[in-house]
Amino acid sequence: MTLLRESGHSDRTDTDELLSNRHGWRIWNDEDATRKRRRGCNMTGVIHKSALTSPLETVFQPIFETKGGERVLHAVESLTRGPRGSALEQAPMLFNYVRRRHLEPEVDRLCIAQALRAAADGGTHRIAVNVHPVTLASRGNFTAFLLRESAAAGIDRDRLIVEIGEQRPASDAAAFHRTVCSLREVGMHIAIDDVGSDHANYRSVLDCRPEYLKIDRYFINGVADDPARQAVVQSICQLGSFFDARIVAEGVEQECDHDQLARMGITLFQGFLYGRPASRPLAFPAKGTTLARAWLDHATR
Ligand SMILES: [Ca+2]
Repeated sequence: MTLLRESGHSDRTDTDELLSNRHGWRIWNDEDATRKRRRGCNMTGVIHKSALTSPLETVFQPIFETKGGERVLHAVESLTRGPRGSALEQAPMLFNYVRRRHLEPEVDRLCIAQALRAAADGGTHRIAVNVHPVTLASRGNFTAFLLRESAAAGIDRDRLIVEIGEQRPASDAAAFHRTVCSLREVGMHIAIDDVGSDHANYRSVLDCRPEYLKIDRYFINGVADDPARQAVVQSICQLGSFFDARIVAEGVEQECDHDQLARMGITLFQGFLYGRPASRPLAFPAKGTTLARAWLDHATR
C-alpha cells in the first residue's frame, strides 16, 4: 500500500475531491499508484510501506472489568485515525474510504502492525485489534501475519483479541471460516464488534463462536431509561451466555447507563465514562480503583 499526496490530477471523482481536502492525502494500492505514475501524474510526498512514519495514527482505548468493586484493566482496543487535518482524520471517514476502494486487507494489516508495535511496551492486559471480514477471507495467511507481528512486538499471542467488524460480510465464507478457526487454534481470542448494528447478525455468532460480544453503542446510550434498549441488551446477554461469550458494553458515557448494565450482569465496559482513546498504552498496573482516573488524566494531557 502507498500513502501519498498528489497534485495536477485531472480525473477526480467526488470521493477523490473529498479526500484531497487540505493536506491532500490519499490512499492507493500499489497497482493504482504505479498506473498513476506511468500516466505522468505529478505526485509528491510518497510514503512507502517500508518507510512508515505513517500518517495513520494509532490510539488505544481501555476496556475495564469490574471485579469486587474495583475496575481492572482487561484489554486495550487499538483504534486508527487518518492523516491529521485531512478529511480522513476520523475513523468512520477513513474506513468508509478504505471500503470503497476495497483496501480493507492492506489497511487492516497496516493498522494492526502499527498498533502492535505501539503496544509493545509491556503490560499483561489483552490487546484488541479490528479487522474487516473480507480481510480474514483475503489471500495471504492472516493468522501467520498476526503471529509474525505479535512475535516481533514481543506480545504473547494469547493476549490478542481479533475484533471482527460487520460492515460487509466476506464473500468467501469458507476462507473466512478457516481463518477464524486458525486464529482460535493458535490461542487468539475472537470478538464480534458492534453487535446489533448494521450487518451484525446471529450468523456471525454461529460461524465465529466468539469469546466476546461487543454491544453496539446505539443500544447502550440511554439504556438506563429505556426498557426497549434493556430488552435488546438482555437478549444479547442471553446469547452470550449460551455461547459462553463475554459481553462488552461499548460507548458507555453515563454513570446511570453503567449502573443499569451492571445490574444486568455486564462486567466489561468501554467508553468515555472510563477512558478516552490515548496515543500510548501506559504500563498499566494490573488493577486499581484509580486506574480510570489515571487514564483520563493521561488522555487529556
Ligand atoms: Ca472495535
